[in-house]
Amino acid sequence: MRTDRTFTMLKPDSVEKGHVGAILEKITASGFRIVAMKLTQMTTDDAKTFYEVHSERPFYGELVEYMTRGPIVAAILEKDNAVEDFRTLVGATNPAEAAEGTIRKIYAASIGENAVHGSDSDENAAIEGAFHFSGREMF
Ligand code: DAT
Ligand code: MG
Repeated sequence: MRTDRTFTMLKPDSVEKGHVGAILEKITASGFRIVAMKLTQMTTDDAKTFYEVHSERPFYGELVEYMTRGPIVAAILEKDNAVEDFRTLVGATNPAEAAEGTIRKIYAASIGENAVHGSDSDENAAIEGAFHFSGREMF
């Protein structure tokens, strides 16, 4: 995968609350091109694997429960400096600390249910994108 790509998930709370259209509009208006996208639901095994890095954290069980409770929108996004610029657009993990105008500031309810995922490195963007999409689903 090219390095100017990142991976995102609009998490179950965003889908439940009907925020998918508004969040996608904000993403594309910020200059990201959608390279791959689908509505899908993670299994418990999927979520455990995806968030394995957090397996020793006290919130791991809740995180897996939350991420599997309903469908998500998974997508790969392309833009110069995609990983860093998307993290800026998403805002801080805790919406109470997120900057004005960021997706989490506007749409996230709490640190545990924070509306969107954004990859934290080019390496993880490639791993996470490949977790959800085959090569023929990327454009
Ligand atoms: P980010 O999603 O900003 O990259 P992270 O990788 O540190 O944040 O954590 C992954 C997810 O785990 C995060 O989006 C929500 C959940 N999480 C993180 N810290 C938490 C906490 N202190 N309490 C509850 N959930 C938390
Ligand atoms: Mg993270």
